[in-house]
Amino acid sequence: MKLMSGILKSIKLPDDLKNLDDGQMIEAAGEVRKYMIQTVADNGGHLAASLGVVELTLALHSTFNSPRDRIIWDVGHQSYPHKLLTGRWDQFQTLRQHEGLCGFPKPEESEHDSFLTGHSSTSISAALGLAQARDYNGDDYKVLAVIGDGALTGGMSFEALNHAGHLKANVLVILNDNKMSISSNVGSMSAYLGRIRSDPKYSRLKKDFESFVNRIPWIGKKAVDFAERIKGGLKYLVMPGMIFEELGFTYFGPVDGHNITAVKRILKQADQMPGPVLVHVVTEKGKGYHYAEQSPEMFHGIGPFDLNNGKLLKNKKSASYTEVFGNTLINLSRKNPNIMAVTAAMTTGTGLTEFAKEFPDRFYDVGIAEQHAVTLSAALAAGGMRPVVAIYSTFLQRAYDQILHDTCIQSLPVVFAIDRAGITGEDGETHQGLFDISYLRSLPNMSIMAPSNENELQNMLTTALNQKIGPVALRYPRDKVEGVELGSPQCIPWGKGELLRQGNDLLILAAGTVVNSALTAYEKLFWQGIKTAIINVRFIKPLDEDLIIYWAQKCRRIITIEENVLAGGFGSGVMELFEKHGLCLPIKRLGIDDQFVEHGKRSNMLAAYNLDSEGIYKEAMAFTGGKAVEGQS
Ligand SMILES: Cc1ncc(C[n+]2csc(CCOP(=O)(O)OP(=O)(O)O)c2C)c(N)n1
Repeated sequence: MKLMSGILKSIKLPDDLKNLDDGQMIEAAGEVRKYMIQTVADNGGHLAASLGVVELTLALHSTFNSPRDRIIWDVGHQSYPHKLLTGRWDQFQTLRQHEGLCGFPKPEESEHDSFLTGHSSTSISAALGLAQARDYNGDDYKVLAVIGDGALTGGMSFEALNHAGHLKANVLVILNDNKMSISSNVGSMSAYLGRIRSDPKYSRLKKDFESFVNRIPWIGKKAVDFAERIKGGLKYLVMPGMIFEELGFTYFGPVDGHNITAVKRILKQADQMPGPVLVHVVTEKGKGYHYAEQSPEMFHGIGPFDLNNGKLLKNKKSASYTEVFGNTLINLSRKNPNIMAVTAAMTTGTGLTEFAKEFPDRFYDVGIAEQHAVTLSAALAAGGMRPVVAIYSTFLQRAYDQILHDTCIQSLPVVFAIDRAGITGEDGETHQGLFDISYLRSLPNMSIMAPSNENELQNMLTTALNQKIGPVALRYPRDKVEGVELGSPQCIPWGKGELLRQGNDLLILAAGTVVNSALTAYEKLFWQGIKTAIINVRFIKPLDEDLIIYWAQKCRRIITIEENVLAGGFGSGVMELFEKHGLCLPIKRLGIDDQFVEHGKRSNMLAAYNLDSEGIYKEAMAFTGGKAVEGQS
């Protein structure tokens, strides 16, 4: 679908928007929406957030001068209208496809993407940094951060607001308040924004209360002080944006974010103000597409769907690892009242929706606050609970020190349910889960498991919740399950791997679901005369030393496979083990070699990095020269 027949035919760059009158802007908004809905219906993507900011994006680009003025989109999942209005209309159909447009702002892709985003709550810090560099260099361009009310729950946002107020920096923060994070937003700040949104009620209350206080007769200083104090306190309750004012920002709003004229007017006013300014824009997530308005959470990030009825195209036949994790946790929690679950704004994404319903007093959604989630969990463990903190691999990176300092040093029994570990697919570089083995393996007291199928996942979760020695990380992929039968959950032997195939020409050590690809490769290698031993290690830490050393000595050529970067990963652990045992054997490590992995379908990207069965076979043939070990076969 080309869709270049209307008003947007004349829009090549944001500057062209400046010639449109308000009526034409509304027309343009309709065209942007239509094209986004159609494209996401085909490719999948983050639709609801982008639909909510169409008018805001038009107003921003017609008021400011991108790329000279810098606009930073927090998280960046709402940047589709920005992409469409900044010269990427023709490529938009390639959104999220390998070598196509990225689903997030990417400076490499366009000069209009002034800073890379993907992880939440970074935009105000980034805007402040650019603003400081600008001032130091004597430039005068504008710097803007567009941040959602969900992203505002992240600690970094507050750190940056605090600093910006201190520096009195010229930065413009646009708060895009749609009441939603991925699901309903949580926390006191969210409640505060809610009070501002319903401002008329509070304004009336303020007026009534002030006239009441003013009518208090003179009955001594104490009463007057008291009245003043109440008035002061009331100010925080009733004056919109008072919190931001106290942080040193000039507050504008709230303004209806779907009224382009009103948004443009307020942006122009804000632009005149020196120092840090915050414009509070109220929008509706999913605006303009009935099904997304009805189910903004479902349309936050969605696969290809039928745009006539909003239904997903692919019928879900098999469950995902996420679902198996969620169901197992419920089953285990029914028996153990000390199990608690913690998530950082990803209740549905981490499979905890049903848990939250069944055990509301044992469940915490802390907002986009991974650091807090981990320390909270560590302290829950210190208080005798068995917390399971479920966070995607990529977002857990945020909480490294909380894992090390608050959890590992005290060896607290926190279970880290690391979803989306490995190659995650269409979201690309910012969302790959390719570092957790490296960043966790180096931490004393930490154990790491990786299931090769859903039955192992439930058994590993059971094992993790039954051990008493310290923190355990359980990493599993963003994928459908293998289709094996689920037995009743049971503990697996601690620190033990599983020999799946015997052979004496080559040893494959695999961690996670790559075990299954190795098993497929085994057959082809067998027909080439290479008898391969395969071990599903199950435990990345501690490694099953006896099993691995025995088979390594027997086969004398070793391949390790992991969905992780090679540096510091599972293969590195095996090499360290060989060094410890004085073994000097040829070893080939398959994984990601010192680079970021771009966006593209998970299966395609696994193939691109030789982590599917064909790639493993090819690598094994190259490594062995296609020959059995001499004298052994
Ligand atoms: C550090 C981090 N944790 C979690 C996420 C996953 N995530 C992406 S968008 C989002 C909600 C953002 O809400 P908001 O900022 O209000 O934007 P909206 O989608 O409502 O427009 C979350 C939790 C993330 N991108 N980064």
